[in-house]
Amino acid sequence: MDKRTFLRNTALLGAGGLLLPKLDLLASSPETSVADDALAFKQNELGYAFNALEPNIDATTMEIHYTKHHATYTKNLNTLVKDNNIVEKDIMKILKSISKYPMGVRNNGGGFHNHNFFWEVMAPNAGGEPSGELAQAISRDLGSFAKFKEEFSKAAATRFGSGWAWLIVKDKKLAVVSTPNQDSPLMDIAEVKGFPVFGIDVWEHAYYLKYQNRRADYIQAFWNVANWKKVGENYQKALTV
Ligand code: MN3
Repeated sequence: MDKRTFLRNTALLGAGGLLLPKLDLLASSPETSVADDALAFKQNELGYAFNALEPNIDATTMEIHYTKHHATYTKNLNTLVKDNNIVEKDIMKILKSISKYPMGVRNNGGGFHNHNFFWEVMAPNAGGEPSGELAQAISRDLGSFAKFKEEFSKAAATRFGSGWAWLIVKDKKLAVVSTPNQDSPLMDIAEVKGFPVFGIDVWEHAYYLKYQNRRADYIQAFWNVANWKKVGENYQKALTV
C-alpha cells in the first residue's frame, strides 16, 4: 500500500468513526485530504528538475512558481468548481466559454491552464531554432525566425503589468499576441482568439528573483529553453482544431 492509498484508507476509516483521535487529525490535514484523488483539475508533473533550466531560469523561481503560484491557481480553481457546482471537466471547454463563468474561474482557470502549458514549452538543453513544418509556417506567416523572435519579444516586453505573450494559430496561420493577467487566447473574451502553441509568462513572479526589473533579459534567456519539439507538436494539434 503506498502512502496515498494508506492515507485515503485511514481517512475513510476516520469518516466511519473507527479511528483514534490522533489519526483523525492526520487524515484531516490538507496534504492528506481524501479529496485529493477526486480533484477535478491537477497540475501536470514538471518534466524536469527545478534546477534543470539554470542558468536561464533559476531553481528557486521554478520551485516557487510551480509549488506556490501554479499550485494556488489550481487549488482555487478546484474550490470554485466545487462551490459553483461546475460539472464541465475539460478546462479548454471552460476557457472557450469563460464569459459564462464567475471572474474567479477566468483568473484561476486561466492560471491553471496557462502554467500547465508553459512548463511544457520549456525544456533543458533546448533552444536553437524550430525545424520542419513549424519552421516553414513561421517563415510563411511571420517573415522569418528572426522576425518572429523580434515580434514575440516585443509583445512580451510591452505587455503592461502582468500577462503573457503567445504564438497562436488563428485560421490555420501563426500570429503573435499578448494577453493581460491570466487570460488565454482560448478564451471567448480574448481580443484575438486562437490556439496557443508557444507562450511566455511575463508576470514578475516568473523572473524577479533572478532578473529583478530586467524583463528584457529574462525574455532573451527564455529563447535558450524554448522546447521547439513540443511547440511543433502543438502546432500540428492546432491545425486539427
Ligand atoms: Mn506564472
